[in-house]
Amino acid sequence: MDDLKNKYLGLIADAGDEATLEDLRVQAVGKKGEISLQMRELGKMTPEERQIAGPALNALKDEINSALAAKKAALGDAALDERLRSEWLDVTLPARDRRVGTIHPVSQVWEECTTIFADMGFAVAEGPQIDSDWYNFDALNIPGHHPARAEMDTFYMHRAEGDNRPPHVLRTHTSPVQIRHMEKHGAPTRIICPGRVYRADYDQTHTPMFHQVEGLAIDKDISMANLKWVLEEFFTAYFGTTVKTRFRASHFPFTEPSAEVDIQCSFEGGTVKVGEGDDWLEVLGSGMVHPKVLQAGGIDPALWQGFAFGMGIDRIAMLKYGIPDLRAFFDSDLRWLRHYGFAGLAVPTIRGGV
Ligand code: 2U9
Repeated sequence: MDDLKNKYLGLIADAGDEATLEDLRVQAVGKKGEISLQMRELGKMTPEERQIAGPALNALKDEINSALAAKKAALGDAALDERLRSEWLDVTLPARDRRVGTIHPVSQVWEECTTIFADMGFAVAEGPQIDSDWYNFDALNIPGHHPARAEMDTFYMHRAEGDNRPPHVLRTHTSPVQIRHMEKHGAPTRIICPGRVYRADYDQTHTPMFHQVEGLAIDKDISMANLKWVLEEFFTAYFGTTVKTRFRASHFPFTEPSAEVDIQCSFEGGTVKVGEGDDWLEVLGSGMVHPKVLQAGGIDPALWQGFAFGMGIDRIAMLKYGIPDLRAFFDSDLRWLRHYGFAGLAVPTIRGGV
C-alpha cells in the first residue's frame, strides 16, 4: 500500500500540467485505477483482513485525491503568475486612440441649415418619402405632360395589372411636405423641409438619392425682398463670411415670378472661394409661390402670399468643404471624412439618426 502511496504522491508532485494530473487520477483512482482495482479485491478478503484493508484503501484514495486537487490549484496559480509576469501591462502608457466615428457631411450641413433657419423663425417640417403623384406634381402646378414627370426622371412605385391605386413616386423634391403642411396648418407659416429626394440620375454631381432643403414663408405681405434678405443671411451664416447673392429671372411651375440665385465667389486655383471675387455660382432656385400652389394647399392667394426656395444639401456641403465628387458621399470611409476635416462625433446631434 505504501509503495502505491509514494509512487502516486511522487508522480503528482512532479506533474507539470493539468493533463498529466488527469492521467494520474485515472491511473490511480479512476474506474480501472490501481487503487480502485484493489478495492474490488476487498470482497475476496476475510472480514479481519477487510477490517484493515478497507479503511487503509479509503484513506489512501482520499490522500491521492487531495494531493491531486492541491497540485491542480498550485499549477493554476503558477500559470496565473506566469501570465501576470509575461502580460505585464504598463498602465502608464497612453491609450490607443479609439476610432471615433464622424458626423457625415450631409448630416452636418442638414443640422447647420436647421440651426441657421431656426434663428430666422423657420420651423422644420418632415413628411413621407413615398408620396402620391398628386402631392409631388399636380399640387405643385406641374402639368401631366411636364418632363419632370417622365419615367426617366422619376421613380414610380410599381403597380401590378388591375392595381388602380393612384400612382405613387419616390418624391423628387420635398415640396409635397410643404403642401401637406399648408393643408394642415394654413397661413401664416415659415418652414424648411430638409430630406432625402430621388431622381433617376447618376454622374459626378448627381446621384439617384440626394438631399434637399426647401423653404417656405407665407404671410400677408411677404416679398422677393424678404427672400433675398433671408438667403443672404443664410449664406453669410453658413459660409461664415459675408456672401452677396445675384437673382436671375427663371421659371418654375410652382413659383411666379421665379429666380435662380447665384452666390458671389472666385474660382482661382481650381477651388471655389465663396464670398469674394467677381464670379457667380448658381446654388438654388426660388420664387413667389404660385397662386395655384397656394390653393392646392388650401390657402387663399387673395389673402396670403409667400416665397419658396429649394437647394441641394449635398451641393452646398461640397461647396463649403471643397469636396469634388458627390459620389464620394455615398461610399466614404473615415479616412475620406477626416481628409475633409470632419470632426469626431463630439457634436450633439439635433436630429435623430440619417
Ligand atoms: C411649394 C412651393 C414652391 C421650391 C423651389 C426650386 C425653385 C428649385 C432645385 C434646386 C436644386 C431642386 O435640389 S435641387 O435640384 N429647386 O430650383 N425649388 S422653387 O418651390 C416650392 C416648393 C414648395 C409649396
